[in-house]
Amino acid sequence: MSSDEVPHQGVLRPAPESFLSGELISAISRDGIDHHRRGLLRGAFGAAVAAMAGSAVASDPDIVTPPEWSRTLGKPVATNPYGLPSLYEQNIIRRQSPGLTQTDQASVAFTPLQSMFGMITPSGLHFERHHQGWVDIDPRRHRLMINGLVDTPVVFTMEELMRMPSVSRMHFLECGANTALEWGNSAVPTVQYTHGMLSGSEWTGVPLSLLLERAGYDRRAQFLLAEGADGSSMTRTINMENALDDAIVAYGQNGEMLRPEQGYPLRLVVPGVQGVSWVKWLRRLEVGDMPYAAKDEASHYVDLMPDGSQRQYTAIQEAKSVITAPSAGQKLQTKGYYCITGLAWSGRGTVTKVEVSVDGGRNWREARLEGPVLPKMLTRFNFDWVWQGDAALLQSRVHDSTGYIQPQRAELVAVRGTRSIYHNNAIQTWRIAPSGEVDNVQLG
Ligand SMILES: Nc1nc2c(c(=O)[nH]1)N[C@H]1C(S)=C(S)[C@@H](COP(=O)(O)O)O[C@H]1N2
Ligand SMILES: [Mo]
Repeated sequence: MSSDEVPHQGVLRPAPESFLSGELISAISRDGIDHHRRGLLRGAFGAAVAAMAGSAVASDPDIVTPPEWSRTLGKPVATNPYGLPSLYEQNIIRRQSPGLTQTDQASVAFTPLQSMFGMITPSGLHFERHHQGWVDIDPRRHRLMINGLVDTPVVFTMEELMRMPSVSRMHFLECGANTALEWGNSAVPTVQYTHGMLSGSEWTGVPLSLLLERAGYDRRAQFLLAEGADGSSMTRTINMENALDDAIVAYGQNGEMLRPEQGYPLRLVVPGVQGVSWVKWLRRLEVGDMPYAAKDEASHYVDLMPDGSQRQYTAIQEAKSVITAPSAGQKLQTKGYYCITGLAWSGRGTVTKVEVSVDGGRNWREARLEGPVLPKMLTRFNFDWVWQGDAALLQSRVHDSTGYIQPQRAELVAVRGTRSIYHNNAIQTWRIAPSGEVDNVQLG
């Protein structure tokens, strides 16, 4: 990573009441790549840690004398008619992995999971994955056609779609290739790049089932073809089961219209299914009676198995979890209390339990799940931990409502080999060195 990527902000994670007594309160940089070594730990962050440890409050200049922002007139309202993050959060951005793709159009930019709280991904930090660049489509010229095995082929304008009954639901979106590089080695330096093709949003739109009813779909039809309006000819086969269950033809994302990068003005939301089937800039749905074997499901998005065969149409994102802090590239600044935090999700239902191990999977203890725990959505988990300064191996393991338990990497590789690219949901390991440095390792 280049030096302009070095984050400069840290945040103090206060300990819960029960941990305050007797424990030294510590801090972790939530995006930081070793603040000490790079000499970037300073100012309010450093002072806050010192203050909580009970020393030198009076010597903090911002406490002795009120700072300039307390003595001056603030900026007028609507200086930014569309609000922007603080100047001090400028390093929390989506990032491309240098050298991963040959062009910036057929590429990916990852979400900074190490800096996220809760379960919603801010729309401006939603990962981007395009096969031929993104487009900003004039909604007045956009149409959605439904044809194929239907009574009446229909064409909808955006205005017509937005007048129909709508639903808003929270769901995760994960690219099937998320964590793909972990099939090989553990060279990926941060959780942003290992797991950052993942987001959680509230999606608003028309239930797909309603549109299919309106077109009068043939009850014997088993499949749908979804087609995007960008230049990538993105077409994907969708099972009628998913289509009629909880799929949404969405125009809304986190309370506003979709962002262009996310498919404005219309995209398909197929909860639990891999990202590639969430066709962006959606312009056509064809009802059919067999899978379409489109280019992005015949030659790409197939899983190469150890015996040389290919698994096709592996749609569902199996249960998976990852610790987002502390995570690789960060550094524990001092011994003491840490809140280990992360995300868990399952494409088959809800998260029922998350366990955390600090010794590489030998012992497991249950983490706290933050509510609401929703089907096919990210669930935030937290785990209290006091770091004594020893080497540690951090892992998380999710259980879902089908009884499935997230596998260790060796268990997954025993079945799948290492050439799959897609659908790697193995347990992730972060190693903590006695120096406090955290890095990405694979066990066994
Ligand atoms: N039309 C179209 N839809 C598309 C794509 C695309 O390139 N074109 N990329 C797909 C892939 S591979 C993924 S993972 C998701 C990514 O959605 P996002 O860019 O909103 O994160 O969109 C999917 N839908
Ligand atoms: Mo994807």
